[in-house]
Amino acid sequence: MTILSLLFLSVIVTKIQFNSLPLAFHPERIIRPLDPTRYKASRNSMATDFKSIPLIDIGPLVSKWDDPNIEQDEHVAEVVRQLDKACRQAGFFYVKGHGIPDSLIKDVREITRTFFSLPYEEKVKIKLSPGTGYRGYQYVGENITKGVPDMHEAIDCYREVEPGMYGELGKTMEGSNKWPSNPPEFRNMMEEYITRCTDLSRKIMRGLALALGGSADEFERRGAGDPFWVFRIIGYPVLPNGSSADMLESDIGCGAHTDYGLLTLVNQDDNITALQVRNHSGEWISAVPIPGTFVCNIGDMLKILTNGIYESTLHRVINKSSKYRVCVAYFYETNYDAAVVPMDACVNKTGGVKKFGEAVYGEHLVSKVTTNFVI
Ligand SMILES: *[C@@H]1O[C@H](CO)[C@@H](O)[C@H](O)[C@H]1NC(C)=O
Ligand SMILES: *[C@@H]1O[C@H](CO)[C@@H](O)[C@H](O)[C@H]1NC(C)=O
Ligand SMILES: *[C@@H]1O[C@H](CO)[C@@H](O)[C@H](O)[C@H]1NC(C)=O
Ligand SMILES: *[C@@H]1O[C@H](CO)[C@@H](O)[C@H](O)[C@H]1NC(C)=O
Ligand SMILES: *[C@@H]1O[C@H](CO)[C@@H](O)[C@H](O)[C@H]1NC(C)=O
Ligand SMILES: CC(=O)N[C@H]1CO[C@H](CO)[C@@H](O)[C@@H]1O
Repeated sequence: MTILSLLFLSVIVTKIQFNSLPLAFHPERIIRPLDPTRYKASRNSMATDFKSIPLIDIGPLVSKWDDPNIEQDEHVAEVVRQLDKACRQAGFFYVKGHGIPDSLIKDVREITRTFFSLPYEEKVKIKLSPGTGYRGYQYVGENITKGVPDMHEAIDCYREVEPGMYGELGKTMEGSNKWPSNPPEFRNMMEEYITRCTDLSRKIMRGLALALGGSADEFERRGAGDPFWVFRIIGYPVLPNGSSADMLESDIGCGAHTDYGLLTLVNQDDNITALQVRNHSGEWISAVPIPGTFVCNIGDMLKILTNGIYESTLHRVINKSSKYRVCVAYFYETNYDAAVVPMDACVNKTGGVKKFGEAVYGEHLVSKVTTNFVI
């Protein structure tokens, strides 16, 4: 989840809701600039009918994820059924039985807290810059989402893009991550964690592929076999007394948005509730932290692939705490250069009409990254 933080996500996120216009289908694979305003979360979608966010034990899927007979396993089938229901109804779910050690999940948050508690001069040594593909640290309230400072500090990381890797499409994002030398084990721990999140996301996506009636590796064969990822390490400071709730709701932390990619894994502070998810009635359901779990949510690319069968649910982060809050969000994306279109099987299940046009992931990412930050 977005943790709220996720909000964070400002980077990947599209704050604009989609409009439900059926979009013209283009038979040729033309790459058109992605205009996020073309999409919008339809209010009468099938998803987002829920009162609470389900908790799913994905243990069987995690242990059988690459078994060629996975489709015959009844325990996996039960996980798949629960994932499908959660994605249709809420677009959000917690997972346990995911195989990532609790100690690593906690250590990642603790080291994040340690880094953000360092003096500004220390943190700014890895300052975010265009020269490294917008990777690095930026301070609270400095530079901006849509002209409004977000009240958080963060380290933004992206999968490394080598020069020339995606031609013009990849130029803006070329570069390697900037890691602090203090705390010394920061880089190793985060890289290990990212690898594990990538593996876990692939496993969950296999479950979702089965849920949609495809083969387990359906997504890997359709534009997500070489997935891009975004990783945001976020800290939310305690706000000064006198910040109004109105202000919080609209601007701070993260205003309501959907995530842009396929699947988000949120590692949120255990004792602070700040992430909220909107249901079909328009009520905000809190994603109360459950220790040892990840909050997962699906993003716009998966919504497009499933032709709207799965919803990318609106969520926001609000501050309710008097303590510094950290959130570490991992975003599993399609291939950087994937041109994403609805899958035929899903189009068939939804009446045969494509609801979305083609979206090129890398184009959208670049547009977010270059407009969200003033450097
Ligand atoms: C949304 O959440 C509220 C509060 O829990 C609940 O009363 C309502 O029934 C939910 N609406 C839907 C459509 O799930
Ligand atoms: C907010 O006000 C309380 C009570 O006046 C005070 O104890 C606290 O330190 C203040 N917090 C901040 C961040 O200013
Ligand atoms: C925070 O959560 C942990 C469980 O993750 C619990 O053991 C601890 O008592 C909580 N601390 C506070 C101050 O609530
Ligand atoms: C946000 O956190 C601050 C500091 O703990 C608190 O004073 C304020 O009431 C909180 N605001 C909301 C809307 O929860
Ligand atoms: C879905 O596919 C089946 C089998 O190919 C076909 O009979 C049916 O008409 C299709 N439905 C739609 C809505 O396209
Ligand atoms: C760290 C950083 O890039 N800060 C910049 C944020 O934006 C303001 C206004 O454009 C600049 O003055 C800061 O240097």
